Amino acid sequence: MSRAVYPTSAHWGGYQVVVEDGRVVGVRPDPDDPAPSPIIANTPGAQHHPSRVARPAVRRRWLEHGPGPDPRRGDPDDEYVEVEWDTVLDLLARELDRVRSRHGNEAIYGGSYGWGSAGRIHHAQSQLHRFLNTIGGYTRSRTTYSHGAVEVLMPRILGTPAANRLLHRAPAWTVIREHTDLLVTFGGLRVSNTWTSSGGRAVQTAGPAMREAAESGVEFVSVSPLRDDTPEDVKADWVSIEPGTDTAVMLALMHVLFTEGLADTAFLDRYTVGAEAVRSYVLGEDGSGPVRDPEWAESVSGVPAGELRALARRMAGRRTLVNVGWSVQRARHGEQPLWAGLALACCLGQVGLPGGGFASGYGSMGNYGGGATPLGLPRMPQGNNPVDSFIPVARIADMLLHPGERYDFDGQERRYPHARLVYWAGGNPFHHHQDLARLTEAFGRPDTVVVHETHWTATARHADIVVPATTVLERDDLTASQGDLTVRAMPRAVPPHGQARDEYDTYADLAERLGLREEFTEGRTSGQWMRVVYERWRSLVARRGLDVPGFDEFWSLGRVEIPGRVEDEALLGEFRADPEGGALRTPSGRIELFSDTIDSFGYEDCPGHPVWLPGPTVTGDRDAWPFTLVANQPSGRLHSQQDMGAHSMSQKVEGRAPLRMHPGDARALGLAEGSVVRVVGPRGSCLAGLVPSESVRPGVVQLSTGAWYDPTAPGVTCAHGNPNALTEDVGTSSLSQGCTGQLTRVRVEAFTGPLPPVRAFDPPRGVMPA
Ligand SMILES: Nc1nc2c(c(=O)[nH]1)N[C@H]1C(S)=C(S)[C@@H](COP(=O)(O)OP(=O)(O)OC[C@H]3O[C@@H](n4cnc5c(=O)[nH]c(N)nc54)[C@H](O)[C@@H]3O)O[C@H]1N2
Ligand SMILES: Nc1nc2c(c(=O)[nH]1)N[C@H]1C(S)=C(S)[C@@H](COP(=O)(O)OP(=O)(O)OC[C@H]3O[C@@H](n4cnc5c(=O)[nH]c(N)nc54)[C@H](O)[C@@H]3O)O[C@H]1N2
Ligand SMILES: [Mo]
Repeated sequence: MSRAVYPTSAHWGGYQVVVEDGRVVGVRPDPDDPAPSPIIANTPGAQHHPSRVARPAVRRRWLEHGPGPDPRRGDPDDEYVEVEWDTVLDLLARELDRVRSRHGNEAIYGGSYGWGSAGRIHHAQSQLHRFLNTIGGYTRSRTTYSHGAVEVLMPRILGTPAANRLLHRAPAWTVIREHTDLLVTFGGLRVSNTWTSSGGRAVQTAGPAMREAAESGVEFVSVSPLRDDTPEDVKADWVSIEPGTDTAVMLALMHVLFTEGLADTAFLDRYTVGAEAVRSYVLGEDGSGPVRDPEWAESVSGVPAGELRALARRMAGRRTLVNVGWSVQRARHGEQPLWAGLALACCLGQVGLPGGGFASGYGSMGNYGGGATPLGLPRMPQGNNPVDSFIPVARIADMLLHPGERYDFDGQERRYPHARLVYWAGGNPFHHHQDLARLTEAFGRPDTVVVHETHWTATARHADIVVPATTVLERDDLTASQGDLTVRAMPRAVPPHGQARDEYDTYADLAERLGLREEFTEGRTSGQWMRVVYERWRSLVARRGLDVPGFDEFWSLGRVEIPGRVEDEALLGEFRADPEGGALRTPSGRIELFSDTIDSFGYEDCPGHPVWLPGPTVTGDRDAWPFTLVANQPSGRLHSQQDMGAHSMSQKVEGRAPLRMHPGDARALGLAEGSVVRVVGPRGSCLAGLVPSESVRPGVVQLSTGAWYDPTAPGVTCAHGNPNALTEDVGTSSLSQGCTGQLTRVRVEAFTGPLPPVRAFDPPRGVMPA
C-alpha cells in the first residue's frame, strides 16, 4: 500500500490531503493555520463520489434530434449517452462552428459565472474565456452575484479608483484593532464566510483577527436578523432587525445625528455633495413623505426607537466604522443600504481616518481586511474578446427568455442578445440563480447547452453535452488569492477520475478541430504555461525591485512569500488629507450623496440620493407568506461544492438542508425539531429539516444556499432544500441589475405523507458507474 500527503488549496484555504493507493482517504489542516476551516473535511467524500462525471456524455434527445430549443431540457428522466472523447469533441466543434457561422459569435453565451476551483492555471473561467476568445469571442457577463450593486453604484458615487479600493484594498483588521472604537456592521461578520476567498488564502486569519480586535477593546454592534452572525468571542451587541429594512434604520440614525447636533457638518461641507438633499429627505422637509425618525424606523424595521437613538449617540464622536455586508445589497433596492450607509459614515465625519468611516465586506470574505497585493498574482492570459455583447450576470434567465427585449442598466438602454449556445464551465447556475423553475424554462430556449463539470450537478443535468473535468487534486497548479501571504504549489495528488481530462487539453483539441490549436496553446502544454505564468509574474515583481525565487525553486519549496503586499491605513485617506489634489473621480470630485448622473437616469427604483424603498419582502402579503426567508451562505461548504462531503452532510436533517426558525414560531406552528417541513413561496416550494434556534429573529427563517437542486419529487419544486426554488428572479434595480437572492417571503408547514428520497446526487439515466 502506498501512502502520501500532498499540499493542496481550495477557495476554503490551504490544507493537505492524505492519499492511499490513488485515493484521498483523509485531510489535514496546514500546520501553520491558526484556525483551519472544517469545510476541508468534505474533500475525501466528494473526490471519489459516484456523482463524479467519468465520461463524456450527450443527452439522447439532442443526439437524436440535433440542436434546437427543447422544453424537456433538464427533465429528471432524460437519458444520457456516454460517448468517446473523439466523438464528443467532433460534435462540439461542429456545433460551435455552426452557431458562430450562422448566428455570429455573439450567439455564444460564455459568461459562465461561478467559482470553479482554486488554481491560477486551470481556473475554469479563465480557460473557457481564453478558448472562446480564440475562436472569435462570445457574449460575456458583467459584475457578480456577490456584490453587483457595489460594483455599479460605488464607481458612480466614489469614483472608480476609490470603489476598487473599497472592494479590494480594505484596511487590515490590525488597523481596526488599533484605531476603531466601535464597529457597527449591517449583515454580520460571519466567521464561516471568512473561510473562503477566491483562490484560497494560505491560512485563515480573519476569525483570529476579529477576536484580537475585541480583546483590544473594539466594541461590536451587529445589526442582523441572526444573533450568531458574529462570533461569540467578539461579544457583539445584537440589534435584531427585520431583513431588508437596513436603509430605514440608517436614515433614522442620521435623523438623530442631524437633530441632536451630532452630524459633522464640516466634513459634509468639505468632502461631499448632496448632503442637504439627504438631510431634508431625512427630516421630511422635501415633501417626499414622513419624517424618517427612529419611531418611523421602528415601525418599518422592528428595532425599538430607543435602541436606535442610543446607537446613534454611541456612534457619534468616537472612531466608528460602518460596515455594510454584501448580503444587505443582495436584495431588491440593494443600492440603498450601501448609499445610506456611506451617507451615515459621512455624517459621522470619519471617512478617511484609520479605523473609521465606511466599508463593505468585512466578514463577507476571508481576504477582506487581509491585506492587498497591488503587484498582482500569476495569471493565465485570456486574450481579447472581439465581441462587445454582455449582460449583467444575474439577468441570465431574462436574456434566454426574452432575446431582443430592452432593459436598463447603469444609464444604458440595452437589448438582450439571442444566445443559441450556452457554454458553462466552473459554475452552477442551478445552484446560484433565483427562481430555478423559471431558469429551467429559460434553459429550454437555446439550441445547445454545454457544461464542463467535475460532478453531475443540476446544471450538468440541464446540458446537452457534458464534458468531464479533472479536479484540483488531479492536476498540477499554483494558487494565491488577492492579499494573500504566499503563492502555493498544488501538485497532483491522485490520477484523474474515469476519463476526466484537464480542460486545457479539451480546449486545445477543440481548437485543433477549428484550425486554431496553435493560437490557443501558443505551443505550450498546461505545465509549460504554469512555468511561463509564474515567471511573468516574477519579472513583474522584479521590475519593482523585489525578488522571488525561480519556478523550479518555487515548485520544490512548495510556496513563496508574496512580495509587495500592502496593508492600507485608511480608505480615502489621501482624499481626506487633500480633497483638491486627491479629488475623487466623480463628477464633483467629492463623495456624491446626491448624484446628478444617477438622478439623470430617471430610475424610480434608484433615484439621485439614498431613499427608503421597501422591497417585496417588506411589502409582501404577510398573511399568505408570514416568514422572511434569509438565504445566506452555507457554513458547511462553499456554495454547492462538495455538498455530498462529510461535513456538509453532517448538518442535514433527514438528508435535507437545515431550516432554522425561532423556537416560539416552531411551537406556534406545531413543528417538531428534526422534522421535515415544506417551505412554500409564491413561485415554488422545497423540503427542509427543522432546526429551532434562539439565534433567529421571530418571523424570520434561515435556509442557506447550496443544497443540490432536486426536482425529482412530485408536488415540490426541490426535495432537498435549495432556497432558489423559492427566490424571485428580479434585479436589485435598473441601475445595477444585481442578484437579489438573499431574501424572499415564505410560509412553513409540516410535511406529511411519504418522504421522497433525495435523488440530487444520483447520476442521470444512461450514465454508468466509473
Ligand atoms: N438565494 C441565493 N442565491 C445565491 C446567493 C445568495 O446569497 N442567495 N449568493 C450568490 C453568490 S454571492 C454566488 S458567488 C453564487 C455562487 O454560485 P457558483 O459559483 O455557481 O456556485 P459553486 O457551487 O461554487 O459552483 C461552482 C461549480 O464549479 C464546479 N467546478 C469546480 N471545479 C471545477 C473545474 O475545475 N472545472 C469545471 N468545469 N467545474 C468545476 C463545481 O463542481 C461547481 O458545480 O451563488 C449566488 N446564489
Ligand atoms: N462558508 C462559506 N463562506 C462563504 C461562501 C460560502 O458559500 N460558504 N460564499 C462566499 C461568497 S461567494 C460571498 S459573495 C460571500 C457573501 O458574504 P455575505 O453576503 O456577507 O454573506 P451571507 O452569509 O449571504 O450573509 C451574511 C448575513 O447577513 C444577514 N442578512 C441577510 N439579510 C439581511 C438584511 O436585510 N439586513 C441585515 N442587517 N442582515 C442581513 C444574514 O443573517 C446573513 O447570515 O461569502 C463568501 N463566503
Ligand atoms: Mo459570491
